[in-house]
Amino acid sequence: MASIVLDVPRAEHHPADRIGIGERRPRLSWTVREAPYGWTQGAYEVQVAVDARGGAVPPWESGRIGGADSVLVPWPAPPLGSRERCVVRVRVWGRDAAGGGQPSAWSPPLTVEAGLLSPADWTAEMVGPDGERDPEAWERTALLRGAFELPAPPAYARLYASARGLYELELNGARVGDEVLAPGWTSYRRRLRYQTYDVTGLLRAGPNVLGAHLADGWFRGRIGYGGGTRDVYGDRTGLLAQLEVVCGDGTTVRFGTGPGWWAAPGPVLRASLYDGEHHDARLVPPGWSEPESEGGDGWRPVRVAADFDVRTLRAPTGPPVRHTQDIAPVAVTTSPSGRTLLDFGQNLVGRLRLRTRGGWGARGAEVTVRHAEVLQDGELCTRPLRHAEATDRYVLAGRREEVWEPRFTFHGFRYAEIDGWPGEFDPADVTARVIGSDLRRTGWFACSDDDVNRLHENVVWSMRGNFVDVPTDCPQRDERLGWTGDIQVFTPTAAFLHDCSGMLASWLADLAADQYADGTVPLIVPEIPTPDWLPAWPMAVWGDAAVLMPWELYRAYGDEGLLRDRYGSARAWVDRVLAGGTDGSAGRQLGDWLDPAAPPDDPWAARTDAGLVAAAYAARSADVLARIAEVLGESADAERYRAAAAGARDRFTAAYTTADGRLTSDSQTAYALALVFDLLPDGLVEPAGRRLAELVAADGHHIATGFAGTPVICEALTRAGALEDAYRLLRQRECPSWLYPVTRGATTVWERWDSLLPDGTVNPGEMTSFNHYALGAVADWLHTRVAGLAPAAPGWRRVRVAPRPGGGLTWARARHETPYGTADIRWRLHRGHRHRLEAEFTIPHGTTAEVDLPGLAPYEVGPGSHRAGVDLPEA
Ligand code: RAM
Repeated sequence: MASIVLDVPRAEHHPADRIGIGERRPRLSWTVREAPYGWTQGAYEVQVAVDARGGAVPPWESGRIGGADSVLVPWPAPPLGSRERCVVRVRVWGRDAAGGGQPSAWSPPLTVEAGLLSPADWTAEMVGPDGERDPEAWERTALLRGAFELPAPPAYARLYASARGLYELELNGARVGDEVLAPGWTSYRRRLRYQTYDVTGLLRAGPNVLGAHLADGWFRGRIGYGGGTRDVYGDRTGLLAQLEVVCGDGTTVRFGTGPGWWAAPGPVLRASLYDGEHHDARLVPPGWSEPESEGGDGWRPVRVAADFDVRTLRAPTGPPVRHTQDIAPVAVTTSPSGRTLLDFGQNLVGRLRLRTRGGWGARGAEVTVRHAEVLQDGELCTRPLRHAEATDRYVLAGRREEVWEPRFTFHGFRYAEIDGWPGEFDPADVTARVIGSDLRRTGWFACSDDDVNRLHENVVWSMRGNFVDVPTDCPQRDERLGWTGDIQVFTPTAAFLHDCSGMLASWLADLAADQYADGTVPLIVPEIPTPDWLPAWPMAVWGDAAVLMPWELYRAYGDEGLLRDRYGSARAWVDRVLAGGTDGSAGRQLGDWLDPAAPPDDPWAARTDAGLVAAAYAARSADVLARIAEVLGESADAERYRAAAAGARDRFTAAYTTADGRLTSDSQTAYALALVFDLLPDGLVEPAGRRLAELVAADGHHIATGFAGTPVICEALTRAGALEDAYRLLRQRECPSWLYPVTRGATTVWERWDSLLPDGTVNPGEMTSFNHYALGAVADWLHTRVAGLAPAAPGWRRVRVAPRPGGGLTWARARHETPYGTADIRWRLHRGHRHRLEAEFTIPHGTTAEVDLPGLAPYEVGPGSHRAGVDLPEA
C-alpha cells in the first residue's frame, strides 16, 4: 500500500536517535504522516536489527501485532543489554479492506543504543583534586588529565561521563560533545545523571589524552537566596569517565578515571552559577589535554572518592542543555556614566561569546561583562539580581585573536555592560549565546492582536529561559530553583509549547526522591537548604505538583508508565494533605501568592484566604488521584480517593461558603478555583459564576489574582458564560494585566504584574524578576479556548476542537505536534459578516476529534483536513 508514509519512530521520550539510553525495553511511538482518507491502523510490526559491530545478525521481527496503538507501545523484542545498539523500523496495516492486506513500507530507521545499564558495567572511579581548597581561589576550577594508548586506529568508541560538579571534556585537545552544564542538576545523592558520547572521531592510534574542566556547579557552588549555601551535596568535586574503544584490529581498550589520573588548578579562577566566571587565559597550560604535552608543573595525583555509589547513576530521559540560538546586539550605546551598553533586544538566558584581537600587547588585559534584565536611568539595574554578581571576566593571553565564552555559568539578561575592551570595540565581536534544555518545539499560537502574540512569545521565551535542566522560577537572581508551585501551574502550557515529557519525568523522579517520609513535598526540587522553608511543611499549590503534574503530562503525552512510576509519590502527598497537611490546616500557606493587591514587601497578603486555596487544592488533588488510580486499575484506591475528594468538597462548601451563597473570601481567585476545580454543589455554581464576573467587572477588568488564581481565571469566566469578561481581562493594557508588561516592552513574562512600575522605575520589592513563567500559564487558555485546541483523551488520541471567538479578535490559530502528528486549527470571522465563523482544522492519523463550535451541536470527525462555517449566536 504505497500511500501510507510513516515518520521515523521514537523511543520513549528521547529526541530522535539517541545513544546511551537507560531503558532496556524502550517503548516505541510512530506517526503516520500520510494515509488515505478514513484509514486507521489495524496492526503493526516492529523490526529490530541489532548492530553486532561487524557480524551480520538477521533482524529480529515481531510479526504482525494487532491493534491501533502507535504511541508508547511496549518494546516487543528481547530487552536491550548494556551498550547494545539497534536499528528499529516499523510498518503498519490498515484495519479494513482499504488496507488491502498489504503492509505499508517500512518507516525510516531509528537508531537507539543502550548506555551502561548495570552498576557492574562501571569500572571507572570518581576522581578529583586532592588536598585542601585554596581559600584565595575558592571557586577555581580544576583540570584533570589521563593518558592512554590505543594499539590501532579506533573503529568505535563511547565515552560515559558524569561528575560531582560540572564538567566539560576534551579528547586530544578537542571538545567532546555539545552539552552545556553537564551532568545537569538532579537530587545528586540519590540520582546522578551520566552522559554518553560517540568519540570515535576524536581518537587516534598511539598516545591519547582525555582531559576535563571541573567546576563546582550546583554540587558545591553557592546556591540559594539570602546568601545561599555552599557544599550542598559535598565538599569535593569529582569526575567519572569511562572510555570504551573497539579498535580497527579488533582489540578493545577500556580506560577510565582512577588512580593514574592527574589534577591541576584550572584557568578559571572563579566559576559560579550566580556570580559568573573569571577566566585567565594566561593560565591555560599549553596542550594540557593533548598527548604531546607532559602536563607539566602543578599537576598532582588525583584522589579517588571512596564514598561514590555507582548505583545512583541514571541515563538521561530528556534532552541535554545546549546552545539553542545566537543573538547579535541590536544596539550599542554609551550610558550616562560613560559605559558601553549592549542591548540584545530580548531578555534571554545564556552568556556572551567574546572575540578579542588584542595581540601580545594586550596580554593580561581584563574584559569585564556585567549583565542585567533592565535599565534604570540609562544604567544596568542589578538590584533585582540580589546576591548574584552576574559578572564575567576574561583576562587575555595576548594572542592575535581570542574567542571566549564562559563554560560554567549563565545569566538572565537583555543588557550587558562591557568594560576594558582592548582596542576599538566592534559589536560584531560579541554574541549572546542562548542556552537551555534543548526541547523540541511542539506548539504555536497567533491571533489578530499583536500584543497578545507578543505575550505568547514572552511565555515561550520564559519557558526557554527557565527550562535549564530543572524547571526554575527565574534564571537571573540568586535563586533559579525548582519551585514546585511555579511549574505545577505552568505544566499544561509547557507541555503544549515544547516536548518536555522526558525532562519533567526526570524532575518528578527527583521530586519523589526528595519527598519526605510523611509525604510532604519539598517546596523546591531538587531540595536545598533555604532560610525559612526547611524542613518543608505541606504547602498547597506547590506540593500538589506531585499529583497534578503527572496527570497533566499524562493528558499531554499519554504516558501511563509515568503515572505508574509516580503513583506512590502522588498518593503519599494526598494522604499527607488529607491527614491535616493542608486541608483544614491553619499552617502557613503561600496561598494566592503575589496577589497584585499585596504590598511589594508582603507578597503573602492576598485577598483570598490561604486556607480556602489549600482546601480547594486538597479536593482537586484527591479527585485527580482517584482518576490516576482508575487509569492504573487500582480500583480500591480509586473508590477511596473519590470518596475523599467528595468529603474535601463538602468541607470546602461547609467552611468557605456563606449563607447567601457567596464564598467567605469574596475574591476572584476564590470563585475561579471553586469553579474550575468543580467544588461547589449544583445550586451554587451559577451564582458563583455570576459573582466572579461581577468582581472582574468591578475591578475594571484588571488582574486581581496571584499564583493560584491567575492560571484559572479566564477558564473560570469561560465556564461561567462570561467569555467577554475573560477577553477584556486578556486584552487589558493597564496595570495590572497580562498586556501591561507588553506595553512596557517586555520580552519575557514578569514575576510581578508591575515588575516595572508605571512610572518606569523597577519595583522596589526584593523579589522582582523579569523572567518568571508562572503568570504566563494563561497561554493554556489561548491554546485551548481562544484558538480552540486541546487534548480530549490522554496523549491527544482524541482532539478537542472548540474555539471560543470573542473579544473583538478577528482570527486565531494554533498548531500542536501531538504524539500522533500535527493537529492545527485556524479560524476567522468573515470579512463582511462578523457573525460568520469560518474554521479549518487538521486532525492527525490515529485520532478522532470532537468539534464543538459555538451555536452548533458538537460532532465528531476523523483524521484529515476539515472545514466548518457557522453563524455565531448573538452575544
Ligand atoms: C519566590 C520564587 C517562586 C515562588 C516562591 C514562593 O521566591 O521566585 O516564584 O514559588 O517565591
